[in-house]
Amino acid sequence: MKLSGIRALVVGLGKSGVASAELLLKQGAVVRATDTSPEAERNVARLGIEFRVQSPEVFESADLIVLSPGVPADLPPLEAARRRGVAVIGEVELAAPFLKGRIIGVTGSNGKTTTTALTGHILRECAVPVQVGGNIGAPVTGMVESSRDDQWNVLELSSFQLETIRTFRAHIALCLNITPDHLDRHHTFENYAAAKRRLFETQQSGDSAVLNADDAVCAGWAASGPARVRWFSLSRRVEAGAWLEEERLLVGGEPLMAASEIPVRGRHNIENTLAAALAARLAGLSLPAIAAAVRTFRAVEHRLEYVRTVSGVSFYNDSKATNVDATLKALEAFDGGLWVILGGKDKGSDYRVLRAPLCRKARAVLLIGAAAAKIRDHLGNAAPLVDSGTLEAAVAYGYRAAAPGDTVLLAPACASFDQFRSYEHRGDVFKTLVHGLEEKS
Ligand code: UMA
Repeated sequence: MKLSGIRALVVGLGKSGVASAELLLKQGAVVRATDTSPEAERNVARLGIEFRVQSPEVFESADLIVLSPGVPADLPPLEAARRRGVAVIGEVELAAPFLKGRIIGVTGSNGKTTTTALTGHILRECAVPVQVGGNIGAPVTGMVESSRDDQWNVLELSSFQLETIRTFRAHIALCLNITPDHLDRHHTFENYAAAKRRLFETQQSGDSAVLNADDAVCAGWAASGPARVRWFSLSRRVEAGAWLEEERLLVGGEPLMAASEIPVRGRHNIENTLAAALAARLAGLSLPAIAAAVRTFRAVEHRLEYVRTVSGVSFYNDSKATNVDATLKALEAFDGGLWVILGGKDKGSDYRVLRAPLCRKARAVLLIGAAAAKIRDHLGNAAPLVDSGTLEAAVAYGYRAAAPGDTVLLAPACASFDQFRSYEHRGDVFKTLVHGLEEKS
């Protein structure tokens, strides 16, 4: 992609927008930036580029528009720009021609961050040059500078990032599962799934597609592109792939390790490990080396992260459970005795599927945030419901009411933006509150 002299507009000035502007400047583009928030100007002050608050006029007179992941790709001024022949791409697509090395792209509705971190950890432990980024927290444009030809880039990729890719190519593309999420942005489940499927449509022959044989939507993507499909499954033997048999993980029919040796909690983490091990195997690593690396992996922050036990009450932070399916997986990881904190900003979700597991495992549900009334309505009498309002009140109530052996679990099934800056901020606040609890006298 030749960028020298072209008039580029960067939309959204969070991490991705700033890194995109830097890459564009480096490539010689004439860069302008816009954001709905006037305060975002300070994010690019040091770059010396023109900033204007987002309005329809800002989108005129650009040859290229680069969207941050959080910016909906169907805004009317973007549609108008496309009709004028202006290229509208996302941050990941902008990075694609400049990122050196090979790519493992990880997508799915849940488990992406853990699988990305685990895959990166395996490669690193095996002394393979690797850098890890994408939706996990580091914009791909910001990884260009440090990329090398002999390196693997392990990238977590969200539907927001994949929706706009055209030439971005993952040598190994991996999808864990597809369940409803981000319906407020994509409008329909079909649009959401189609955005994720782009990862497989832009692959080339000789590439590998790693798909979950147990997930009907992913499994249907086997013919999406020219890549060779490798399957993983928790429930059955799959051809040329990885699966679980009698609580042992097998890759290509060879034993990898016992499920009990995986250091992160929950059945879904067995699935994540099968997928990561398969990707690492495709990257050329041996099974004993992969197994040794898995054994030293530690849970990623905010994903079913154990915080502390105080007066016999355990606290787990799964702030990254920002949708219903992630919350279901968190509930599956415990036998019972749960005080579950639910709520936040609703994303058009159906919370009724939480009824059955909550009925079996929850002593009570502590409701917080803007979605509380909707969740109350959807859960009915599945479990006692407590209107806590804030995370602080929920933690205090859960701790007071819980008996030794019980667990207070933050797995909110919602986005955080009604009360917090991000899911990380929400998880950090939860951990601070938990660390501030004193032993019950
Ligand atoms: N903005 C506009 N116009 C709009 C919408 C937003 O100007 O129409 C502005 C906001 O005012 C803000 C900026 O855009 O200033 C934020 O951009 P962004 O939301 O794309 O945030 P970044 O800081 O660039 O972070 C993004 C990802 N955020 C989202 O997808 C919402 C981060 O994923 C990711 O880690 C980062 O790029 C690096 O790749 C976060 C996330 O919540 C963790 N992801 C979703 C998820 O995991 O469920 C997909």
